[in-house]
Amino acid sequence: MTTPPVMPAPVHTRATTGHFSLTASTIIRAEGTALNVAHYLADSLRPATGFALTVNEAGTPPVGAPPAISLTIGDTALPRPGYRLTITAAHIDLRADDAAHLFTGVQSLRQLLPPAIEACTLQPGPWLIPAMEIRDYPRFSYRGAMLDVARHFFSVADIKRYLDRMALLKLNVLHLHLTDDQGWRLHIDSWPNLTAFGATTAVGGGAGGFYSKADYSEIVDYAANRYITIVPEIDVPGHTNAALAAYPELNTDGTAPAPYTGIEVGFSSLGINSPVTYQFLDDVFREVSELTPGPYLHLGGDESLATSETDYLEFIRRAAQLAAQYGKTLIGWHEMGRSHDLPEGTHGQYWSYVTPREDADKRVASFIDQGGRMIMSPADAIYLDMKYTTGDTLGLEWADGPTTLHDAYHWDPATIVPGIGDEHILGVEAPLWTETIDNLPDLEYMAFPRIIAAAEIAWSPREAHDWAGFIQRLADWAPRLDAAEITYNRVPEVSWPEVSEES
Ligand code: TNX
Repeated sequence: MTTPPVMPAPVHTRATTGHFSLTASTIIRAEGTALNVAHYLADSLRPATGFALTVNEAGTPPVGAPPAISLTIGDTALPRPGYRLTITAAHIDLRADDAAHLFTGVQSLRQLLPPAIEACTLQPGPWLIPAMEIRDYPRFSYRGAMLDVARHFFSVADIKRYLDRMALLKLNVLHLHLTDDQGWRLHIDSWPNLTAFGATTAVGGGAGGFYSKADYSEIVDYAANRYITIVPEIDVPGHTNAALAAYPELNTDGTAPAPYTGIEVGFSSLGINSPVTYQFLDDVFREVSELTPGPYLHLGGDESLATSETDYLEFIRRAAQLAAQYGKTLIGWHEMGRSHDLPEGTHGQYWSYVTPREDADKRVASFIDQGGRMIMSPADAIYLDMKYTTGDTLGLEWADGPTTLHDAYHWDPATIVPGIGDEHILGVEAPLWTETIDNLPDLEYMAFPRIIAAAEIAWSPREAHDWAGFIQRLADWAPRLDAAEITYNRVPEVSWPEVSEES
């Protein structure tokens, strides 16, 4: 059979014969925590089909009962947690090791329906699903995307839409880069000027904006319903001009700098030797930790070029200790591996190149030595803010020039740093910095289709990576992307179908 249009590529697929036909009388059966996923499935099928599918507590269906989709949590006997999806003409059986993997199986099921299933208006159908068996599980447990909401602010509605896109691709972590020189985007009760003043700017002088605590919790809850963890980043000690502008006392000389709306990096630093800096950090880390149910807190630590080496090491030791008090596992950009005083198990996020430069490999070794693992985000392969091609108006090109879809697909997380293999790697993350991006269509255009390559690298086994198959599935996905109203770049590597007149 032709490869089913499932993204990321499943571990194992076997075609069988016939079709399951989804109709208004199809029943979804589930119990316990699988019920949440069942309701999500029913809700996600409703706009395009118009079916208000019944979700029933599991149990033996009576003789003559209508065809059912059953969702079960139980042992799948897979080599690691995942899902099994069996589709026959008579029924669909989806079984997973836990609710989060059941949710990923539901994404595969949705992707096997006709592309029109993604539309938010009623479509004609019929809703046939080809019979097959899929056994599938992720290569990495941390499959992330990052949004920089500091350079330009993105609304709660925008973030929700991005979360929906992520869910479709089985991505399960959204890292929010909440603070930078150009804006502080999360309200902190004990330091209100961070947002009252520090959130009123953006790159290019735009209006800025920030999340109230209620907004942030709304994002966390929306993500949790999609089995996505939010990782908040408070980037210190550099990338702090917005905080420094809001509170003079955080500056070494006690004088607040002007707000910053340019795109340079590496010029700001919190006062490293003043007690108020650590009071500030303690308050911020406490409030952010209280607001965040997920296990992680990201401390940034990148590009602190205005901080001396001695000061940087002293700062990271103290800041990490303060943050760790609130029970989170810390994450830092790979520069933080300069410190050998990290709390045990602090994870590093690698953003050097597919071939490491500037001692990035040594920084990685330092995180591993201190009991942590790595999140791989090589800038020349997975930075979604890089231009696709020279001459693009959106995006940057510092990471060795533009990043094509081919570049985004042709790398392996376990061959970047010698000796750092799958067992040392927590996962993969696709960051999207927003110096040049200030609206959702532009954001999606930069992400799609490269984020699909990132998702496949994070999920699919190395043996399943197949460029020819990937670009074919992408071409097959065009009507699906269109139906979902995802803005994407029709990159030259893919033989996209002709755009029809009415779309
Ligand atoms: C580097 S990578 C940065 C960001 C910029 C980005 C632009 C990293 C940890 N820091 O401050 O926004 O490049 O691509």
